[in-house]
Amino acid sequence: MTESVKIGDVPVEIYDDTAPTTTAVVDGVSGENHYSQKDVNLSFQATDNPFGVGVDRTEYRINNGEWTVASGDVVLSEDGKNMVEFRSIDKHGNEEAPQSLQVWIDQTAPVIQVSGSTDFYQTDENVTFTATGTDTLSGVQSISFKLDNQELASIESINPLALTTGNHTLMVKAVDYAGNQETKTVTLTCKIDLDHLSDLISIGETKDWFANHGIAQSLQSKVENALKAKSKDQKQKLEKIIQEINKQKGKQIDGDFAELLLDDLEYIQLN
Ligand SMILES: [Ca+2]
Ligand SMILES: [Ca+2]
Repeated sequence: MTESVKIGDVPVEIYDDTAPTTTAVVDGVSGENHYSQKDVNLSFQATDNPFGVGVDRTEYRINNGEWTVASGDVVLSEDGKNMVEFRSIDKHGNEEAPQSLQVWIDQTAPVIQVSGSTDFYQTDENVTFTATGTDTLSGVQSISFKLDNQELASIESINPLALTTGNHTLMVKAVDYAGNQETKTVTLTCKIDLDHLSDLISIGETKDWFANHGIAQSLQSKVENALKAKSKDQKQKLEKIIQEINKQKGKQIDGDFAELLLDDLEYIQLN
């Protein structure tokens, strides 16, 4: 195509059948399988061929939508996979073949789902509570746990016997591949009652925390007495167990286990 322009007073015909070239400048994360956690800014730089008639406009479209004339930066903020196409057209209508780039955005944190019971007995083998993370965009990169501020490999690794009775704080954190994170705090309650104290003494025996069967047996019958006792008498019966444990702590009963039993008896008295 030709166009008449004047250089000084001389009319000159410009022949131009070459389309302009556009460069997209991306401020942010782009490319397939790379999710951006933030808005992504695009700007286009178009140049026409040397001695060409000059760029008329640059157009873009997202996910096969309408072609739109670019005026200034284009900000992409919608979650999802954006296929951005762009092209420039010169003043003679020479149109560049569209170029494309992928801008995938994920600004949504994963969702943490919890299920199972937050209550358990100290004598339970494990807890039934579970927490999982899901993320519909970039996907869950990691899920991590802290129990009373200590890193925890998994909830399944919680050993109730290693916990004191009462409330414990479980923090669940899920992070997606874009870096968005969600945390959820759950209170887990480790319980004991007289019935389960009897189970605990049995467990203690299997773990050799008593010097002999006799001392375990003696505690068991005291627990049984306390179980049968009326509420008023029960207080005294519990005191008897406490006295016995204090007497044998570190001697006939393993020191740490004795502390656990004493702590549990205090819990039973209060609950
Ligand atoms: Ca041109
Ligand atoms: Ca996400």
